[in-house]
Amino acid sequence: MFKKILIANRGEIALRVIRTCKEMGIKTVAVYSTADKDSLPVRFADEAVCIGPPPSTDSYLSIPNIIAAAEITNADAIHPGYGFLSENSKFSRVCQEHNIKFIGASPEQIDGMGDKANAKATMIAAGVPCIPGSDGLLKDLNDAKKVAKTIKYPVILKATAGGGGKGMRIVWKEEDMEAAWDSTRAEAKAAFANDGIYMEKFIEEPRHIEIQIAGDQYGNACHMSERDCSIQRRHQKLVEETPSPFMTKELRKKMGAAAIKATKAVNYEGVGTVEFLVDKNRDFYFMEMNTRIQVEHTITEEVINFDLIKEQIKIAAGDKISGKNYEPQLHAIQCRINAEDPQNDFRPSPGTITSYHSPGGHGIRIDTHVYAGYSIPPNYDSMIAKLIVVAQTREEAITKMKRALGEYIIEGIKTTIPFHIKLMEDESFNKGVFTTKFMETFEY
Ligand code: MV4
Repeated sequence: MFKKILIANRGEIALRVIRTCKEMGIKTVAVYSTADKDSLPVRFADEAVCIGPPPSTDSYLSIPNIIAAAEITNADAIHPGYGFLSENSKFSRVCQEHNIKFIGASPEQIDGMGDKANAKATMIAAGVPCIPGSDGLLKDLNDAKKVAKTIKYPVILKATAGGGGKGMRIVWKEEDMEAAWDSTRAEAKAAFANDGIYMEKFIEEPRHIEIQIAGDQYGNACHMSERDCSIQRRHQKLVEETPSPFMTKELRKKMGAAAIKATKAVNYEGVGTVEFLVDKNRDFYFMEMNTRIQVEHTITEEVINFDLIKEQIKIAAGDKISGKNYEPQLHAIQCRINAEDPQNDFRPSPGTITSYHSPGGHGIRIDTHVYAGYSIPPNYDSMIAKLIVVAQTREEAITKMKRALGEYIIEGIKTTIPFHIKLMEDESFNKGVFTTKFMETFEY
């Protein structure tokens, strides 16, 4: 087992990883930018190293600074958390070259899944259901028009280097194809320095349902059931839950089997997520594979009673997984508490938390790095806490979430708490009837 892990991240996930390391008897190194010098990860880690000024590019994204911090402190592994360098193949490779275990995917796996057309080809070859579309990249505008004719409008153009909603255009009719083609290519070239574009049939009003998976160095793989992440806005998830209210035993079996096929197809080592779109007929399609721990891993932990960070560390250290799958035994919901003003287009609301009181009681979990007097720097993601509830049923989980949100006091900044209270009272949400379009019409 590792003796010392450096956490190349900040905020709640850095703290989350430190907590598990402590329980496993592993020493920890926090790295921090000058904006985070008073943060809890810095306080709770065994050691802390400043890696630069507030802008991420000069600190949390600086590979030389982070590697130097690992070498100075003699860390034998690096946990990248989510975001930042967690899916950066260069970082994964540099860690390898410095004999530091990267607790995440190999450079080859990151590149293989990061190129979306390539990832899709791998999944088709493995027998994972994918959305009908172009066979790999489109050659030119004429090719785009030809493929669209065969799969029929509406279609979606996607940048192969995109993902998470960047570099996509829906095209409803042939007259709009030329403009969409030009703008998608230009955007992809500017954003990713890669103008490769592929096409898919556009699935209208899908659900976003993802399967948590794990694989080990010996070819074993398992799944840990689904998370429904359909409640999102501008590709930012707001609420996640498991099980999905749309799930059936049969669909879980089929999606779980597909996710395991995906895991085995790339010899995946570690924990990861296979994202699917699910249409109204419960047909499901591979969308992306994430080779990192995700923000919403918490709800899976609660319903299967399992520490996914511990699992991640154990797999990286060479442990075997049993290969048995996990089904939710309870119902968990997570509300992302962001320093944003829901009454003002979710505009970021950084600043100092003047008073803070967090809810408690049975079935409540809060993953956060904030406290009374803490100043939220304007440089980073606006998520400041994750409020997770777990209960016997969905109905009880919603009731508990309402109770917890009502007890949550955060003053001095705007937060998404009032939004979540309204959402928990919404009729469609309570019925479990929602798709990725939910937020376009929800009034809050
Ligand atoms: C789609 C789609 C409909 N049809 N692909 C958005 C993020 C990126 N991972 C892929 N995305 C989508 N791909 C086809 N063929 C709709 C979306 C999409 C979406 C997916 C999941 C969650 C929220 C979404 C919001 C808008 C669009």
